[in-house]
Amino acid sequence: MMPASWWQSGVIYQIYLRSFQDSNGDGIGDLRGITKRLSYLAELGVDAIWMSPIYPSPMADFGYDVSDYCDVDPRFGTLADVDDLLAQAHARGLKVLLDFVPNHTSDRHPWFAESRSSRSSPKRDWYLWRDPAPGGGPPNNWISDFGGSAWEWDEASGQYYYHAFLKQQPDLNWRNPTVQGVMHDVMRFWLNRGVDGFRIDVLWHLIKAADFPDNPPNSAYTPALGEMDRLLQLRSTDQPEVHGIAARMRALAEDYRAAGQGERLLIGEIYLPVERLMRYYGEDRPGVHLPGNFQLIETPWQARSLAVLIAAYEAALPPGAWPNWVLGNHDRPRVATRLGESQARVAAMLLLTLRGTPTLYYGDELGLSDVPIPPGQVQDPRELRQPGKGLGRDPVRTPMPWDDSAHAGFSTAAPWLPLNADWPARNVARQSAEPGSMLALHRRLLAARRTHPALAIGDFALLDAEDDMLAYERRHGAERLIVALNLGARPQRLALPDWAHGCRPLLSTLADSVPAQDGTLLLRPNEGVVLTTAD
Ligand code: TEU
Ligand code: CA
Repeated sequence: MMPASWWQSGVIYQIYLRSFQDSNGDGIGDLRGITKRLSYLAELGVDAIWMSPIYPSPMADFGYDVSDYCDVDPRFGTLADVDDLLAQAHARGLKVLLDFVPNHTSDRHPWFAESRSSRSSPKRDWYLWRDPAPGGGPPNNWISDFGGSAWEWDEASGQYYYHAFLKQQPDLNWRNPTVQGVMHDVMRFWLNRGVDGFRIDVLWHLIKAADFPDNPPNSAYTPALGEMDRLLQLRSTDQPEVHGIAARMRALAEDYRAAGQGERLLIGEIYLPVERLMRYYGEDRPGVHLPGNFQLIETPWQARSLAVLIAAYEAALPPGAWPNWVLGNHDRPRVATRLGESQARVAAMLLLTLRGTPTLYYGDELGLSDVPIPPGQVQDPRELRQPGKGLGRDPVRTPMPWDDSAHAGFSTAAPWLPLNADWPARNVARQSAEPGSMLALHRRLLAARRTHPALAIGDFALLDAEDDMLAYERRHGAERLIVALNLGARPQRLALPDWAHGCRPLLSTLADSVPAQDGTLLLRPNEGVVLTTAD
């Protein structure tokens, strides 16, 4: 067997840059702030970080509206700060991934200004311009993910342009080879500086059906949902030609490996059902290394449904494809809010013991919950455009609580979003000193992955999924491990397979561990346990 690559055995930590650590007292997290906290990340035991966009931006969508792909927004720092972060992270053995936003630019990007200037602009075809429908109005029925028509009328040039997100985020035309070329240059710009890869924003959006047909209606739509859910995005996303685009990005990343400059990782942000997701691993040619798997976020927290999901995902993986798992991110409710504090511990054990690369969302290692944002303090355009539907993402983007000093050690000024109300007690300093804390549990789980390759790279087999019990086996070389998770508040009993009768507890989500007896493992309420055959 080939030795595992860093991105296979490792754990990725997602940083929402604005909220991790402020270094200059403006209440907004920045690059120097991350550099300052690298020792925290190294001690936590993660292997790589990916951070939300760092580029100059009008911040209509907090950096997902890029006005220059090859620079750093002054609010976040400078190119020199990136170099310093890379050097210091690498010195600690940590990899650094950037968020690459190829689907759309800011409407303030000079490319768009030029494209918009006239129908005969040499950059007109860099974006998606269309005439009105024959009877007038937008070219088709496509709806923006943030609500409203996805088409914006440009009076001066008499055409509409397409924006899958805000009108301040016009979509690039990825069918145009020149656009592909300049975006490849952007990737090389950062890879040459030493970044270890990219998380690629909305990869499945890059190519739209060539003739722009209407999207079909979604029969499951109810008014409680966001407006985007009126339609199924069958024509505006996930077109067959996107795989050629992904394959070229992968080939570009592979050039660095071939040149002896290390493996550069591509993670695709892709929200699709499993079968369609799998195609992003590549068909004739390799696609991205890791098509983001968000199924855990979207599946009911029940042993049966999780087992079905895990089995279906494992079974659908193409030969040689490496799995990955995510419990939360900057767009979705936090796991502690969705499952409650006790189950969040069990969920952490699941995330860090399934087969495949886990991505941990900053703050989840403290059990941080969603922070209700008073109407006057809402920042997220998604909430501002469709208020009160629970679509806002500010609650999951609040500042990291480091200690119980003013502003939780995040900043010397009032932070851009409020802190979690429980920050004086729920913070890194406090939890570092408590052996039973959520943070301590994460450190133990991450350490166990290093000392037990079966957890990081071992084979996987489901053992049991009944009632509130989910159990599976991990195996590597001579070691076999059992992970048993109680997803409920009543005790559960697991009959161990014969080979596991001599197993001893490696760790529990609770303070102490109880050994199995007579071939039976008794799990306490909300307890997860790892058993090992190794001495
Ligand atoms: O999000 C894409 C995505 O998940 C959207 O499809 C979704 O409708 C919305 O974010 C609510 O969950 C990526 C980024 O992660 C997000 O922060 C950006 O706002 C978006 O792309 C546009 O770049
Ligand atoms: Ca700052």
